[in-house]
Amino acid sequence: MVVIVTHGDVDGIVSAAIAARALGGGFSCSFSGPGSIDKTLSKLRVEGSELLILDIGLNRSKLDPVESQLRRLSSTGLRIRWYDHHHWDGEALSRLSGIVELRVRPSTSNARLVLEELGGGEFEEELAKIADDADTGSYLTEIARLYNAISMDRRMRRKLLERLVNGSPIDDELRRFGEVKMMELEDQVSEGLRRASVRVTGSGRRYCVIDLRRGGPGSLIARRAAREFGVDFSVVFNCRRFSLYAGASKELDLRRICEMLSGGGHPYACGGKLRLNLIKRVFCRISPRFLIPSEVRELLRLIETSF
Ligand SMILES: [Mn+2]
Repeated sequence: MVVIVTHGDVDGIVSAAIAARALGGGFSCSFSGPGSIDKTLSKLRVEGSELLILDIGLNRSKLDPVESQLRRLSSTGLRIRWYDHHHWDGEALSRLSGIVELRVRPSTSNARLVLEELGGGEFEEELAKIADDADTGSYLTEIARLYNAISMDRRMRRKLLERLVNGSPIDDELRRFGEVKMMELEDQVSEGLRRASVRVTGSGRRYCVIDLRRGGPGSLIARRAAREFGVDFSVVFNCRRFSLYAGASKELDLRRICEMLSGGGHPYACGGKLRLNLIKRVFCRISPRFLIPSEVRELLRLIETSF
């Protein structure tokens, strides 16, 4: 049996479906991300013969724990492959390449990289196109928007994966769920935009600050802010983490900022953790909107002096 650990977004789900179809037989799947991959691996009990890690970048701060978990898993004779399209630094690449089979290179979506590595037919090609549309943040197709809405629910995300592995792109239940969820998201995007403010960097770039302390779909709000305010990029934050999303031009390397704060991702979409202690985090959650924690103010200062 194959064990798949993948990202919980559209690209991650589609990557897992293409891989499961290419490898055949049974599989089990856990969803994870760059911030939790060490924990996910530590909880993994090896019952399969093969482990696939998909669409999860390895940030510097996770290198040590992830390396030791992978050594533990590979010592049992498990074959481990890690396919990812995010940017990795040289040390991470060289330290892991002796333990796992690494395929790390830039690609519009990780699903496309998996397709190139493991192969597939017309169905997989269609899936890779959906993943490209979603992972670049374009969302030009309705199906990518539906998958994105579905991916936000843990149970439905699993159902979608099962559907895809069985060779069908959607069913009535998933479509109905996705459509209702899309309407909810639409409301949250409007509400999120009301909590957004536009600021200017040192060199005159306009960017949007989006407060997600009361929740909301950060990437969708950022996309709408880019369209409605014409900003170069957006920063979204809650009391645990932040993300940066490029606007229409995508010419700035936002990842530089994320990497300075031990995060990672793509030049046009990346994120990282905000290090608030427990007390500050509680205050952060209950504070009125104008009270922004100092960690966020520092992030904004870093952005404004870097761009
Ligand atoms: Mn991806």
